[in-house]
This record gives sequence, C-alpha cells and structure tokens, in this order.
Amino acid sequence: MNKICFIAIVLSFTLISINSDVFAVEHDSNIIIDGPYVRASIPGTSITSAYMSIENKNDEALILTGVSGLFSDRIEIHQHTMSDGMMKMRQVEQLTIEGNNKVVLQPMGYHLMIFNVKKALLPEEELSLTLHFKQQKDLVVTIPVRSIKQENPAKKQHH
Ligand SMILES: [Cu+2]
Repeated sequence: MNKICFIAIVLSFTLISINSDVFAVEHDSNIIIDGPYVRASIPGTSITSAYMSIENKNDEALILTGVSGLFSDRIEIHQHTMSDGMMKMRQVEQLTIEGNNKVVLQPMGYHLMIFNVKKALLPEEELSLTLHFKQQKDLVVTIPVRSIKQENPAKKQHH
C-alpha cells in the first residue's frame, strides 16, 4: 500500500465532523489562530498533518507563504480536492486569507502536510510551528498533538 493511499484511508476515518472544543488561541494584533492541532504520527510512518483556522483581522489580504517547525524539515500547504469520486491532494504555493476573513484548515480541506517527522509525535505533546507570511512578520504558534481518537471523541471503531 503506498503512502498516499494509506493517508486517504486514515483520513476517511476522520470524516465525521470535528468536535468544537475551544483550543488555545494565539493572538497577534491582527491574526488569530484558533484550534490548532497536529495529528499524532502513526507508528512506522514519518508523515502527518496539521489543522487550524487562521483569521485575518486586517483589511488587506494576508498571504501564508510557508510553515516551518523544528520537528520536520518539510512542511507543505496542501489542498484536498475530489475528482471523479477520488480524493486527491496537491500542494499550493501559498494560501490567501482575504481581509476580515477566515480560512479553516481541516481534514478534507486545506491542511499542512508534515513530512519526515524527526521522531514520533505523541498525543499531549506540544510543538512550535512558525507561520510565514508575505509582508508580515512570522507568527509562532504552540500547537498540541492529538490522536485521531481525541480528534473524534464520539467516534468509535464502528462505522
Ligand atoms: Cu496533504
């Protein structure tokens, strides 16, 4: 089973709506990061993903150009699309958050794809993630690791 296929299967278990717990909120004067989390890495894999909402309180558009963290040397902005009933994902160079608007990174939508994690990311750990913006200073976000179970507490093994 190749990696992409494996990810697609894992993601299919998380289709159930994400619970609406309030997570740590990071404040910049004009950028609000809400509900950030990284999915715990699955043993034997070195790839995972991260989610959050990014709210832009500026009048001008905010452009996310990249993301970095010490726990990985390759983090990409990805988007999921459905094509012929197949879920695919592709890298996007940057993510624009219009003025006074919000973009939600969530399973099946935009997400941060984290490659080559240097060690297993375990639930309850906290990581530091740096968001890079065009024409705006970097924003460092503290982001917890959550297991898929924590992501979907109501969801058990049954479909
Ligand atoms: Cu992806």
